[in-house]
Amino acid sequence: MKDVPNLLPKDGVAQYVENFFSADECRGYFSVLQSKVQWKQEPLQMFGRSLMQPRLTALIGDSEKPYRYSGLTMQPENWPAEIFEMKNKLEAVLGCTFTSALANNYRDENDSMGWHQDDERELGINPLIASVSFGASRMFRFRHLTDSKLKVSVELASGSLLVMSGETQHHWQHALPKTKGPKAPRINLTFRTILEAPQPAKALQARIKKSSASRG
Ligand SMILES: O=C(O)CCC(=O)C(=O)O
Repeated sequence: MKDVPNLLPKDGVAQYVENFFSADECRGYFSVLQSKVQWKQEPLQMFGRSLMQPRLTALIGDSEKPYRYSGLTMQPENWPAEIFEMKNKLEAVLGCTFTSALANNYRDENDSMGWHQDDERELGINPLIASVSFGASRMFRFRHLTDSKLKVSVELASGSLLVMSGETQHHWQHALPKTKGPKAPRINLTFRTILEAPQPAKALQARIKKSSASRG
């Protein structure tokens, strides 16, 4: 997206487009996602313990591509037709192809996502991740991994598109914190390209140990 400014001062690219989808599209996609996705609350392995994720999740995507993070293996469910169309639109605008969308459903202000990087090996070296949001707006935060004074926040409105690319996942973590005031439900999809078959169990265990603070 050549004409969209970069929110990050260095070491990566994050571009935000507020009204990527119209209000009508937002209503339609929200209701399709609420009703057609099989939402689950699943545990992650973190700090040597099994902890329930503070949100509902699902993986939508090509049937042979599971996604693994923090000790959880997610099996994809089929693309609802409307979300497949959305994927086509994003691919045309961004000039790339996606295999999967990780779906997160934040039921209220108490649901959240912890600090993490989307740095799973299956996503390749410098993944392009397209994040779309429907429902309540929520604050999304970045923090630089080594330059701790560098922090960037962006409020993700319903119908917005946030694209992370370049070296972002090497140098920046991101999170979606709880909020103090009440929040209506919000659904977020992050479109990703899963490149290869899942790793063998041993390699996976080593990586889980290394990044045990991810995503809770
Ligand atoms: O809900 C959001 O905007 C955050 C999603 C996210 O960080 C992720 O799926 O990795």
